[in-house]
Amino acid sequence: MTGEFSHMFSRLSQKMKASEIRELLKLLEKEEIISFAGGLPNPAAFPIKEIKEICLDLIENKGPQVLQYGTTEGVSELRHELAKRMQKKGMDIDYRNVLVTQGSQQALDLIGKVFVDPDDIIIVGAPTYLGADNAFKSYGAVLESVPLDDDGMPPELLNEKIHQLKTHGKHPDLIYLVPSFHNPAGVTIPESRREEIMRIAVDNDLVLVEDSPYSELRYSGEQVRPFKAMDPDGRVIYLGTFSKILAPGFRIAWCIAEGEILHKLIIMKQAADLCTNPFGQHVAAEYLSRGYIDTHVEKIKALYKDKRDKMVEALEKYFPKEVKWTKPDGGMFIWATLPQGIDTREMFPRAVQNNVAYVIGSAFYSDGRVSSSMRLNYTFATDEQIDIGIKRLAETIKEEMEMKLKEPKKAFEVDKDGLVIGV
Ligand code: PMP
Ligand code: G9A
Repeated sequence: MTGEFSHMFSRLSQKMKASEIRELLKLLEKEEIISFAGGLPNPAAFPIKEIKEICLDLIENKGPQVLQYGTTEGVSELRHELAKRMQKKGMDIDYRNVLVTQGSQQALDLIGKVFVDPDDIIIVGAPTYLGADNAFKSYGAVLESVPLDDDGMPPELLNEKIHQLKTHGKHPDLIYLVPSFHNPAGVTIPESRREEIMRIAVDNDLVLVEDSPYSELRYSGEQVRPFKAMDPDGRVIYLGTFSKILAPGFRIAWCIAEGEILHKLIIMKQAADLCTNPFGQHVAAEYLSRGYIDTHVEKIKALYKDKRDKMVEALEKYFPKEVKWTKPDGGMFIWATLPQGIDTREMFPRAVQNNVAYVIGSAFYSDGRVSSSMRLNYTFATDEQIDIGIKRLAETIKEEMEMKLKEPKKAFEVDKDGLVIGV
Protein backbone atom coordinates (compact mmCIF):
# COMPACT_ATOMS: atom_id res chain seq x y z
CA MET A 1 0.00 0.00 0.00
CA THR A 2 1.26 3.49 -0.84
CA GLY A 3 1.16 6.25 1.77
CA GLU A 4 -0.56 9.66 1.49
CA PHE A 5 1.90 12.41 0.61
CA SER A 6 -0.11 14.91 -1.39
CA HIS A 7 -0.23 17.45 1.50
CA MET A 8 3.54 17.80 0.98
CA PHE A 9 3.29 18.73 -2.70
CA SER A 10 3.97 22.29 -3.86
CA ARG A 11 0.94 24.48 -4.59
CA LEU A 12 1.94 24.50 -8.27
CA SER A 13 2.24 20.73 -8.58
CA GLN A 14 -1.16 20.32 -6.94
CA LYS A 15 -2.67 22.49 -9.69
CA MET A 16 -0.91 20.76 -12.62
CA LYS A 17 -2.88 18.37 -14.86
CA ALA A 18 -1.39 15.62 -17.01
CA SER A 19 -0.69 16.41 -20.69
CA GLU A 20 -3.54 15.18 -22.90
CA ILE A 21 -1.08 14.17 -25.63
CA ARG A 22 1.35 12.29 -23.37
CA GLU A 23 -1.60 10.42 -21.80
CA LEU A 24 -3.14 9.66 -25.19
CA LEU A 25 0.11 8.14 -26.39
CA LYS A 26 -0.19 5.50 -23.62
CA LEU A 27 -3.77 4.72 -24.52
CA LEU A 28 -2.91 4.28 -28.15
CA GLU A 29 -0.50 1.42 -27.58
CA LYS A 30 -3.50 -0.80 -28.54
CA GLU A 31 -2.39 -2.18 -31.90
CA GLU A 32 -5.76 -2.02 -33.62
CA ILE A 33 -6.09 1.74 -33.12
CA ILE A 34 -5.06 3.95 -36.01
CA SER A 35 -3.71 7.06 -34.37
CA PHE A 36 -3.66 10.54 -35.86
CA ALA A 37 -3.00 11.85 -32.34
CA GLY A 38 0.73 12.15 -31.54
CA GLY A 39 2.89 14.59 -33.49
CA LEU A 40 5.22 11.76 -34.39
CA PRO A 41 7.62 11.72 -37.35
CA ASN A 42 7.34 8.72 -39.64
CA PRO A 43 9.92 6.07 -38.66
CA ALA A 44 10.64 5.64 -42.38
CA ALA A 45 12.09 9.15 -42.12
CA PHE A 46 14.81 8.17 -39.65
CA PRO A 47 18.23 8.07 -41.38
CA ILE A 48 19.33 4.86 -39.65
CA LYS A 49 22.21 4.04 -42.01
CA GLU A 50 23.89 7.44 -41.65
CA ILE A 51 23.35 7.54 -37.89
CA LYS A 52 24.91 4.08 -37.56
CA GLU A 53 27.91 5.16 -39.65
CA ILE A 54 28.41 8.30 -37.54
CA CYS A 55 28.01 6.47 -34.21
CA LEU A 56 30.62 3.87 -35.18
CA ASP A 57 33.05 6.56 -36.35
CA LEU A 58 32.57 8.58 -33.19
CA ILE A 59 33.09 5.65 -30.84
CA GLU A 60 36.13 4.42 -32.74
CA ASN A 61 37.81 7.78 -33.23
CA LYS A 62 36.56 10.10 -30.49
CA GLY A 63 35.27 7.70 -27.78
CA PRO A 64 36.79 9.39 -24.72
CA GLN A 65 35.62 12.81 -25.88
CA VAL A 66 32.02 12.00 -26.87
CA LEU A 67 31.33 9.93 -23.75
CA GLN A 68 32.47 12.67 -21.36
CA TYR A 69 30.33 15.39 -19.70
CA GLY A 70 29.97 18.49 -21.84
CA THR A 71 29.45 22.20 -21.22
CA THR A 72 25.97 23.45 -20.34
CA GLU A 73 25.84 25.61 -23.48
CA GLY A 74 26.39 22.56 -25.71
CA VAL A 75 29.04 20.81 -27.79
CA SER A 76 30.92 23.53 -29.61
CA GLU A 77 31.02 21.76 -33.03
CA LEU A 78 27.22 21.56 -32.91
CA ARG A 79 26.80 25.18 -31.82
CA HIS A 80 28.99 26.32 -34.75
CA GLU A 81 27.02 24.21 -37.24
CA LEU A 82 23.70 25.47 -35.91
CA ALA A 83 24.84 29.09 -35.93
CA LYS A 84 25.76 28.75 -39.64
CA ARG A 85 22.32 27.28 -40.34
CA MET A 86 20.52 30.04 -38.47
CA GLN A 87 22.63 32.75 -40.16
CA LYS A 88 21.37 31.42 -43.50
CA LYS A 89 17.84 32.17 -42.26
CA GLY A 90 18.88 35.82 -41.80
CA MET A 91 19.69 35.78 -38.08
CA ASP A 92 22.47 38.11 -37.00
CA ILE A 93 23.99 35.78 -34.40
CA ASP A 94 27.04 33.56 -33.85
CA TYR A 95 27.70 30.24 -32.11
CA ARG A 96 27.77 31.94 -28.68
CA ASN A 97 24.05 32.66 -29.05
CA VAL A 98 23.25 28.96 -29.44
CA LEU A 99 22.16 27.07 -26.32
CA VAL A 100 21.62 23.36 -26.93
CA THR A 101 18.67 21.94 -24.96
CA GLN A 102 17.04 18.59 -24.21
CA GLY A 103 14.32 19.04 -26.84
CA SER A 104 12.57 22.38 -27.32
CA GLN A 105 10.38 21.31 -24.46
CA GLN A 106 13.29 21.97 -22.12
CA ALA A 107 13.76 25.43 -23.60
CA LEU A 108 10.08 26.18 -22.90
CA ASP A 109 10.60 25.00 -19.34
CA LEU A 110 13.75 27.14 -18.93
CA ILE A 111 11.90 30.16 -20.30
CA GLY A 112 9.24 29.55 -17.64
CA LYS A 113 11.94 29.33 -14.96
CA VAL A 114 13.59 32.57 -16.10
CA PHE A 115 10.54 34.74 -16.73
CA VAL A 116 7.57 33.50 -14.75
CA ASP A 117 6.56 34.34 -11.21
CA PRO A 118 3.14 33.00 -10.16
CA ASP A 119 0.33 34.99 -11.84
CA ASP A 120 2.62 36.55 -14.49
CA ILE A 121 0.88 36.86 -17.83
CA ILE A 122 1.96 35.24 -21.11
CA ILE A 123 0.12 35.93 -24.35
CA VAL A 124 -0.53 32.84 -26.48
CA GLY A 125 -2.67 31.96 -29.47
CA ALA A 126 -6.05 30.26 -29.25
CA PRO A 127 -5.42 27.44 -30.04
CA THR A 128 -1.82 26.98 -28.84
CA TYR A 129 0.74 24.17 -28.42
CA LEU A 130 -0.27 22.42 -25.24
CA GLY A 131 3.30 21.51 -24.25
CA ALA A 132 4.08 25.24 -23.94
CA ASP A 133 0.87 25.78 -22.05
CA ASN A 134 1.90 23.05 -19.57
CA ALA A 135 5.48 24.28 -19.25
CA PHE A 136 4.46 27.89 -18.51
CA LYS A 137 1.61 26.92 -16.19
CA SER A 138 3.97 24.73 -14.17
CA TYR A 139 5.55 28.03 -12.99
CA GLY A 140 2.18 29.60 -12.24
CA ALA A 141 1.80 31.65 -15.45
CA VAL A 142 -1.62 32.94 -16.43
CA LEU A 143 -2.10 32.49 -20.17
CA GLU A 144 -4.11 35.12 -22.03
CA SER A 145 -5.11 34.01 -25.49
CA VAL A 146 -5.65 35.78 -28.80
CA PRO A 147 -7.77 33.91 -31.38
CA LEU A 148 -5.91 32.86 -34.52
CA ASP A 149 -7.19 33.22 -38.07
CA ASP A 150 -5.93 31.66 -41.32
CA ASP A 151 -2.75 33.78 -41.08
CA GLY A 152 -2.00 33.08 -37.43
CA MET A 153 -2.27 35.81 -34.81
CA PRO A 154 -3.99 39.00 -36.06
CA PRO A 155 -1.91 42.04 -34.93
CA GLU A 156 -5.03 44.12 -34.24
CA LEU A 157 -6.37 41.47 -31.84
CA LEU A 158 -2.96 41.25 -30.18
CA ASN A 159 -2.95 45.04 -29.70
CA GLU A 160 -6.48 44.92 -28.33
CA LYS A 161 -5.53 42.17 -25.86
CA ILE A 162 -2.49 44.11 -24.61
CA HIS A 163 -4.57 47.28 -24.28
CA GLN A 164 -7.30 45.40 -22.38
CA LEU A 165 -4.73 43.93 -19.97
CA LYS A 166 -3.13 47.31 -19.42
CA THR A 167 -6.46 48.94 -18.57
CA HIS A 168 -6.69 46.33 -15.79
CA GLY A 169 -3.18 47.26 -14.59
CA LYS A 170 -1.59 44.09 -15.99
CA HIS A 171 1.56 43.96 -18.10
CA PRO A 172 2.49 40.77 -19.94
CA ASP A 173 6.22 40.02 -20.28
CA LEU A 174 6.09 37.34 -22.95
CA ILE A 175 4.30 36.45 -26.12
CA TYR A 176 4.55 32.82 -27.28
CA LEU A 177 4.08 32.01 -30.98
CA VAL A 178 4.44 29.02 -33.29
CA PRO A 179 4.64 31.17 -36.44
CA SER A 180 5.26 28.50 -39.09
CA PHE A 181 2.88 25.56 -39.64
CA HIS A 182 1.32 26.01 -36.26
CA ASN A 183 0.71 23.13 -33.88
CA PRO A 184 -2.24 22.45 -33.92
CA ALA A 185 -3.78 24.95 -36.36
CA GLY A 186 -1.41 24.35 -39.31
CA VAL A 187 -1.35 28.09 -40.18
CA THR A 188 1.69 30.32 -40.94
CA ILE A 189 2.11 34.01 -40.15
CA PRO A 190 2.99 35.93 -43.36
CA GLU A 191 6.01 38.22 -43.36
CA SER A 192 4.11 41.52 -43.30
CA ARG A 193 2.15 40.36 -40.26
CA ARG A 194 5.39 39.26 -38.59
CA GLU A 195 6.77 42.77 -39.02
CA GLU A 196 3.66 44.27 -37.42
CA ILE A 197 3.77 41.82 -34.51
CA MET A 198 7.47 42.57 -34.04
CA ARG A 199 6.64 46.31 -33.80
CA ILE A 200 3.93 45.60 -31.23
CA ALA A 201 6.40 43.54 -29.18
CA VAL A 202 8.91 46.41 -29.24
CA ASP A 203 6.31 49.12 -28.47
CA ASN A 204 4.98 47.15 -25.52
CA ASP A 205 8.35 45.82 -24.33
CA LEU A 206 7.42 42.16 -24.78
CA VAL A 207 9.87 39.29 -25.18
CA LEU A 208 8.78 37.13 -28.11
CA VAL A 209 9.23 33.36 -27.99
CA GLU A 210 9.40 32.01 -31.55
CA ASP A 211 8.86 28.24 -31.32
CA SER A 212 9.72 26.87 -34.73
CA PRO A 213 9.97 23.08 -34.92
CA TYR A 214 8.25 22.83 -38.31
CA SER A 215 9.62 25.74 -40.39
CA GLU A 216 11.90 23.50 -42.48
CA LEU A 217 8.97 21.25 -43.44
CA ARG A 218 7.44 23.45 -46.15
CA TYR A 219 5.64 21.61 -48.98
CA SER A 220 4.20 24.57 -50.88
CA GLY A 221 4.47 28.37 -50.95
CA GLU A 222 7.39 30.70 -50.17
CA GLN A 223 9.73 30.60 -47.15
CA VAL A 224 8.99 33.32 -44.61
CA ARG A 225 11.69 35.14 -42.61
CA PRO A 226 11.78 34.17 -38.93
CA PHE A 227 11.01 36.78 -36.26
CA LYS A 228 14.56 36.31 -35.01
CA ALA A 229 15.81 37.75 -38.34
CA MET A 230 13.74 40.91 -37.65
CA ASP A 231 14.78 41.23 -34.01
CA PRO A 232 16.02 44.80 -33.34
CA ASP A 233 17.33 44.35 -29.79
CA GLY A 234 17.62 40.71 -28.70
CA ARG A 235 14.01 40.33 -27.54
CA VAL A 236 13.26 37.24 -29.65
CA ILE A 237 14.08 33.78 -28.27
CA TYR A 238 14.10 31.35 -31.19
CA LEU A 239 13.57 27.61 -30.64
CA GLY A 240 14.56 24.97 -33.19
CA THR A 241 14.71 21.18 -32.79
CA PHE A 242 16.04 18.02 -34.41
CA SER A 243 12.87 16.17 -33.35
CA LYS A 244 11.00 16.68 -36.63
CA ILE A 245 13.90 16.80 -39.08
CA LEU A 246 16.18 14.06 -37.72
CA ALA A 247 14.78 12.00 -34.83
CA PRO A 248 12.98 12.95 -31.60
CA GLY A 249 14.74 10.13 -29.74
CA PHE A 250 17.92 12.23 -29.60
CA ARG A 251 16.06 14.88 -27.56
CA ILE A 252 18.32 17.57 -29.01
CA ALA A 253 17.17 21.08 -29.81
CA TRP A 254 18.57 24.59 -29.81
CA CYS A 255 17.61 27.94 -28.48
CA ILE A 256 18.92 31.21 -29.96
CA ALA A 257 19.02 34.02 -27.42
CA GLU A 258 21.09 37.05 -26.53
CA GLY A 259 22.58 39.04 -23.66
CA GLU A 260 21.15 38.68 -20.19
CA ILE A 261 18.29 36.47 -21.37
CA LEU A 262 20.78 33.91 -22.69
CA HIS A 263 22.85 34.19 -19.52
CA LYS A 264 19.83 33.45 -17.30
CA LEU A 265 18.72 30.53 -19.48
CA ILE A 266 22.20 29.01 -19.14
CA ILE A 267 22.21 29.42 -15.37
CA MET A 268 18.81 27.73 -15.11
CA LYS A 269 19.97 24.90 -17.37
CA GLN A 270 23.07 24.37 -15.20
CA ALA A 271 20.69 23.71 -12.30
CA ALA A 272 18.33 21.57 -14.39
CA ASP A 273 20.61 19.01 -16.05
CA LEU A 274 24.27 20.14 -16.19
CA CYS A 275 24.35 19.48 -19.93
CA THR A 276 22.37 17.91 -22.78
CA ASN A 277 23.41 14.38 -23.79
CA PRO A 278 26.88 15.02 -25.36
CA PHE A 279 26.98 11.83 -27.43
CA GLY A 280 23.76 12.73 -29.23
CA GLN A 281 25.07 16.27 -29.77
CA HIS A 282 28.23 14.93 -31.43
CA VAL A 283 26.12 12.72 -33.69
CA ALA A 284 23.95 15.70 -34.64
CA ALA A 285 27.04 17.88 -35.27
CA GLU A 286 28.48 15.23 -37.61
CA TYR A 287 25.11 14.84 -39.32
CA LEU A 288 25.24 18.55 -40.14
CA SER A 289 28.95 18.81 -40.99
CA ARG A 290 28.84 15.78 -43.33
CA GLY A 291 26.12 17.60 -45.27
CA TYR A 292 23.48 14.89 -44.74
CA ILE A 293 20.79 17.13 -43.32
CA ASP A 294 19.68 19.01 -46.44
CA THR A 295 19.27 15.87 -48.55
CA HIS A 296 17.38 14.29 -45.66
CA VAL A 297 15.04 17.25 -45.17
CA GLU A 298 14.22 17.15 -48.90
CA LYS A 299 13.43 13.43 -48.58
CA ILE A 300 11.08 13.83 -45.63
CA LYS A 301 9.41 16.84 -47.22
CA ALA A 302 8.51 14.70 -50.23
CA LEU A 303 7.21 11.93 -47.95
CA TYR A 304 5.13 14.25 -45.76
CA LYS A 305 3.75 16.29 -48.66
CA ASP A 306 2.46 13.07 -50.12
CA LYS A 307 0.92 12.07 -46.80
CA ARG A 308 -0.70 15.48 -46.38
CA ASP A 309 -2.22 15.10 -49.84
CA LYS A 310 -3.40 11.56 -49.02
CA MET A 311 -5.11 12.78 -45.88
CA VAL A 312 -6.76 15.73 -47.63
CA GLU A 313 -7.95 13.32 -50.34
CA ALA A 314 -9.42 10.97 -47.72
CA LEU A 315 -11.07 13.88 -45.89
CA GLU A 316 -12.68 15.00 -49.13
CA LYS A 317 -13.80 11.46 -49.88
CA TYR A 318 -15.24 10.47 -46.48
CA PHE A 319 -15.93 13.42 -44.18
CA PRO A 320 -19.43 14.89 -43.98
CA LYS A 321 -19.70 18.17 -45.87
CA GLU A 322 -20.40 20.09 -42.65
CA VAL A 323 -16.79 19.52 -41.48
CA LYS A 324 -14.14 22.12 -42.40
CA TRP A 325 -10.38 21.59 -42.33
CA THR A 326 -7.12 23.42 -43.01
CA LYS A 327 -4.78 22.46 -45.87
CA PRO A 328 -1.41 23.41 -44.40
CA ASP A 329 1.57 24.40 -46.57
CA GLY A 330 3.84 22.42 -44.27
CA GLY A 331 4.32 20.86 -40.86
CA MET A 332 2.50 17.83 -39.52
CA PHE A 333 -1.09 18.73 -38.69
CA ILE A 334 -4.54 19.32 -40.10
CA TRP A 335 -7.05 21.10 -37.88
CA ALA A 336 -10.58 19.94 -38.58
CA THR A 337 -13.65 21.69 -37.23
CA LEU A 338 -16.96 19.87 -36.85
CA PRO A 339 -20.37 21.51 -36.74
CA GLN A 340 -21.08 23.56 -33.62
CA GLY A 341 -22.62 21.48 -30.88
CA ILE A 342 -20.29 18.54 -31.39
CA ASP A 343 -17.72 18.34 -28.60
CA THR A 344 -14.69 16.36 -29.80
CA ARG A 345 -13.84 15.46 -26.19
CA GLU A 346 -17.26 13.88 -25.76
CA MET A 347 -16.89 12.12 -29.12
CA PHE A 348 -13.45 10.71 -28.30
CA PRO A 349 -14.57 7.44 -26.59
CA ARG A 350 -16.69 6.67 -29.66
CA ALA A 351 -13.64 7.18 -31.89
CA VAL A 352 -11.54 4.86 -29.71
CA GLN A 353 -14.31 2.25 -29.91
CA ASN A 354 -14.08 2.61 -33.68
CA ASN A 355 -10.28 2.16 -33.39
CA VAL A 356 -9.21 5.61 -34.47
CA ALA A 357 -7.78 8.52 -32.48
CA TYR A 358 -7.13 12.26 -32.74
CA VAL A 359 -6.28 14.98 -30.24
CA ILE A 360 -9.34 16.77 -28.88
CA GLY A 361 -9.51 20.47 -29.70
CA SER A 362 -10.01 21.63 -26.10
CA ALA A 363 -6.50 20.35 -25.21
CA PHE A 364 -5.11 23.31 -27.19
CA TYR A 365 -7.05 26.05 -25.44
CA SER A 366 -5.44 27.33 -22.27
CA ASP A 367 -8.86 27.91 -20.72
CA GLY A 368 -9.87 24.30 -21.56
CA ARG A 369 -13.02 25.47 -23.38
CA VAL A 370 -15.34 23.04 -25.17
CA SER A 371 -14.20 22.63 -28.76
CA SER A 372 -15.69 21.16 -31.90
CA SER A 373 -12.19 20.90 -33.47
CA MET A 374 -9.67 18.08 -33.60
CA ARG A 375 -6.00 17.83 -34.54
CA LEU A 376 -5.05 15.21 -37.09
CA ASN A 377 -1.41 14.23 -37.58
CA TYR A 378 -0.70 12.98 -41.09
CA THR A 379 3.01 12.13 -40.89
CA PHE A 380 3.00 8.96 -38.79
CA ALA A 381 0.36 6.66 -40.30
CA THR A 382 0.92 4.53 -43.41
CA ASP A 383 -0.96 5.55 -46.57
CA GLU A 384 -3.34 2.65 -46.08
CA GLN A 385 -3.95 3.62 -42.44
CA ILE A 386 -4.70 7.20 -43.50
CA ASP A 387 -7.46 6.00 -45.79
CA ILE A 388 -8.94 3.46 -43.34
CA GLY A 389 -8.53 5.74 -40.31
CA ILE A 390 -10.19 8.76 -41.92
CA LYS A 391 -13.05 6.51 -43.05
CA ARG A 392 -13.47 5.28 -39.44
CA LEU A 393 -13.34 8.84 -38.18
CA ALA A 394 -15.92 9.94 -40.73
CA GLU A 395 -18.23 7.16 -39.52
CA THR A 396 -17.61 8.23 -35.93
CA ILE A 397 -18.51 11.83 -36.76
CA LYS A 398 -21.66 10.77 -38.60
CA GLU A 399 -22.72 8.58 -35.65
CA GLU A 400 -22.00 11.44 -33.25
CA MET A 401 -23.94 13.90 -35.36
CA GLU A 402 -26.92 11.57 -35.43
CA MET A 403 -26.77 10.40 -31.83
CA LYS A 404 -25.21 13.31 -29.99
CA LEU A 405 -28.02 13.42 -27.51
CA LYS A 406 -27.28 9.89 -26.27
CA GLU A 407 -24.74 9.29 -23.44
CA PRO A 408 -21.40 8.21 -24.97
CA LYS A 409 -19.94 4.99 -23.57
CA LYS A 410 -16.58 5.37 -21.82
CA ALA A 411 -13.68 3.67 -23.56
CA PHE A 412 -11.24 4.59 -20.77
CA GLU A 413 -11.15 6.07 -17.27
CA VAL A 414 -9.06 8.99 -16.01
CA ASP A 415 -8.15 9.82 -12.42
CA LYS A 416 -8.43 13.25 -10.76
CA ASP A 417 -5.18 14.49 -12.35
CA GLY A 418 -6.23 13.43 -15.84
CA LEU A 419 -3.96 10.35 -15.92
CA VAL A 420 -5.34 7.41 -17.91
CA ILE A 421 -5.93 4.55 -15.43
CA GLY A 422 -7.77 1.91 -17.43
CA VAL A 423 -8.85 0.96 -20.93
N1 PMP B 1 7.03 23.11 -29.65
C1 PMP B 1 6.11 22.68 -30.50
C2 PMP B 1 5.23 23.67 -31.19
C3 PMP B 1 5.96 21.32 -30.75
O1 PMP B 1 5.03 20.91 -31.62
C4 PMP B 1 6.81 20.40 -30.10
C5 PMP B 1 6.70 18.91 -30.30
N2 PMP B 1 5.51 18.44 -30.70
C6 PMP B 1 7.76 20.90 -29.21
C7 PMP B 1 7.86 22.27 -29.01
C8 PMP B 1 8.69 20.02 -28.44
O2 PMP B 1 9.58 19.38 -29.27
P1 PMP B 1 10.88 18.64 -28.77
O3 PMP B 1 10.93 18.76 -27.27
O4 PMP B 1 10.75 17.24 -29.22
O5 PMP B 1 12.01 19.36 -29.41
O1 G9A C 1 4.58 14.69 -26.67
C1 G9A C 1 5.15 14.26 -27.68
O2 G9A C 1 5.38 13.05 -27.85
C2 G9A C 1 5.60 15.21 -28.74
C3 G9A C 1 4.50 15.50 -29.64
C4 G9A C 1 3.84 16.64 -29.50
C5 G9A C 1 2.56 16.84 -30.20
O3 G9A C 1 1.88 15.86 -30.50
O4 G9A C 1 2.21 18.00 -30.40
